[in-house]
Amino acid sequence: MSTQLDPMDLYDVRSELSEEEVMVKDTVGRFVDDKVIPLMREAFEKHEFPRHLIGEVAELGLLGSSIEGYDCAGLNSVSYGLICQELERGDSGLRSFVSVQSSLVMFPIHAYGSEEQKQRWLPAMARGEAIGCFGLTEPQGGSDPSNMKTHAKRDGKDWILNGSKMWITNATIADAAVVWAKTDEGVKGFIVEKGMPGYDTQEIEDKFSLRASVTGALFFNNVRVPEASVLPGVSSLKGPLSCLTQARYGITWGVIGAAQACLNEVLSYTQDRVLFGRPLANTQTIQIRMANMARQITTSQLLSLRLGRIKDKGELSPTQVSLAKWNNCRAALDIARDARDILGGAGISAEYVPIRHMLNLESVITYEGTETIHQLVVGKELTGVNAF
Ligand code: TGC
Ligand code: FAD
Repeated sequence: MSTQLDPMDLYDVRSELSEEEVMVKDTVGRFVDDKVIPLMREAFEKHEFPRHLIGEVAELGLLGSSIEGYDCAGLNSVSYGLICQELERGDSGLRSFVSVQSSLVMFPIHAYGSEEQKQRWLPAMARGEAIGCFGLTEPQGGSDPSNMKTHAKRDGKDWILNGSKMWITNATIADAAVVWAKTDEGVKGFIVEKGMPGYDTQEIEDKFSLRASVTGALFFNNVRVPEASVLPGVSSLKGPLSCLTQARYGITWGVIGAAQACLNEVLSYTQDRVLFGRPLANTQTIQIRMANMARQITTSQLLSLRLGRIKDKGELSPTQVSLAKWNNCRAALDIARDARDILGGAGISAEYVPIRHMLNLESVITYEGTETIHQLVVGKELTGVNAF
């Protein structure tokens, strides 16, 4: 039986996209096929972020793509999602870089920053000339940021910042860190710049996941931050949590790309792998497992597209993002693990993509709120009871 349907898009989500969205998807897709996929295996093996890609990522308008003005592309939310999906089809590490720069650094500067802060940072960040990181998580427990220990006190016209942050993407390569700290006036965001006395960073070595991404710790020892570097527009936990909503939304799309890469690999492998006198693809259980992957990908695509349309109408609820982050990350991780198994022994080789995606997705299901956190957010919405 032959099929007219695209195995990566069984419900033809593509036909629901505008011309501009299709163009964004195809342009980023070509970049990923030509420039990203060929080098990701080596980057992952060497535990190196492919920094030389930043220029082209910036030229394509992928940094801060949802922001209007300040040299940013001003694309809609669905386009941002498609960018994440295509990048993560290459590797979660590159998508992480774009998520952090766009949703966790440029978004809060744009949403809560002064005009001077926006002029100083947003165009440079859109061009990839300045790199940012986002410091919320601390060593004593990332799931509960309300328990943060990092704090700042006013000292004349400045603030004195003390504490540390852990598991921070881009930590050691960032020119500016948006750091969230407790103050007598609520939780505030501080733009801490590389080279400020008392500010230090350290890379976390030997990760088995997201090896093509930089992860590290930030340390603040009496760092003097001028008032002009404090985000004036927010003084509560809502500030950092609203950034997470942006990034989590992008992740719901991103992991679809990783899952598609895994399904694509097993569709091809099982055609060629002949066991017991027939291609593996001709056996019932293998077909059922691949059909299950397609079912999960299709469900994820429809959730994310609907989410994007709601977001573009300005009606998005964080609970809706939690549901999709939970569903889509779980689906992608299950698909990657099953794809790894379908490849047999070859599944543990870096020659095939599933194990790299599988290892990356172990981080993606944990960061930006663990699966449990998102389940409890949905539970709270249903019952009205906070069970954290
Ligand atoms: P709670 O009392 O529920 O909320 C405090 C205030 O914030 C509001 N709010 C949100 N606003 C926007 N988006 C959201 N997702 C929001 N969640 C809550 C809320 O309405 C309230 O506002 P107001 O006006 O009433 O004050 O806060 P809580 O302390 O009970 O915490 C709730 C909980 C557990 C859901 C939250 O702490 C949480 O999400 N924890 C998980 C932390 C997390 O996800 N950290 C991620 C760190 S960054 C990261 O991982 C980057 S990886 C990037 C990459 O490499 O791609
Ligand atoms: P914990 O909060 O200690 O959780 C441990 C376990 O307890 C989890 O399984 C969790 O689900 C469970 N748990 C928590 N609360 C409950 C409960 N009430 N009931 C039942 N179970 C519960 N953070 C940043 O700020 N910026 C970044 O750029 C960033 N990048 C990251 C990059 C990578 C590669 C990784 C791995 C993490 C990154 N993080 C970043 C941190 C990430 O957000 C945290 O790891 C995550 O929020 C979980 O926090 P934790 O690791 O401290 O785990």
